[in-house]
Amino acid sequence: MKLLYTKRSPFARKVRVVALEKNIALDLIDEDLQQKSRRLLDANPLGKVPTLILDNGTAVFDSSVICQYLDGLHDKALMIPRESLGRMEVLKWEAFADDLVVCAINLYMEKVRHPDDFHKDWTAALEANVRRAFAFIESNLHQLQTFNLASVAVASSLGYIHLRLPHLKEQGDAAQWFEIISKRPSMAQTVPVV
Ligand SMILES: N[C@@H](CCC(=O)N[C@@H](CS)C(=O)NCC(=O)O)C(=O)O
Repeated sequence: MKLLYTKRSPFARKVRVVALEKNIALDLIDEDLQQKSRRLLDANPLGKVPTLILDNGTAVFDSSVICQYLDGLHDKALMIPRESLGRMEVLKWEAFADDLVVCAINLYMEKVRHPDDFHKDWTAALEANVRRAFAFIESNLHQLQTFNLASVAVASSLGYIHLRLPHLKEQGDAAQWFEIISKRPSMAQTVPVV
């Protein structure tokens, strides 16, 4: 299987961690998102990473679908519970973490594109979302003590925020939690780089 990805994508990081934990070999293909390859655009008309290409040519996206697909390949190192309530809770955390990172990406991009003229109300609202999300993580850390797709997704989002918006990063117990989870070999191997 081929994974079209970038080293900085928090969405691709989830997929890489799930594959490492489950010992599933992926052929990693680094994409240039400024000049998307024909292979990426043929596989995914929106040209997003991560996109997984199965050995039979089937393209799989987005990151949540890819993680669910990989986790379903075998039962070792389960990343998403099979029973309904536990599964819903983990996928809910993943959706939350993905939306948090979308806020962070929008905030970063707006300030990079318009450094002197960024939309003040919009960026303030995004920053407020990020701060509320941190408070939510802090008060629900007990739900993130198992290493599964929920904790991987939250840690991947925080990792992206460390990279792009270090002035905003989490504090307190969440910071300690992040430090510990970051030491896991699959997380340490996938730290985002530009
Ligand atoms: N919902 C998608 C989001 C993927 C996404 O937005 N990836 C970004 C990189 S972090 C991307 O491909 N951006 C390029 C573009 O949108 O043109 C997922 O979970 O896979």
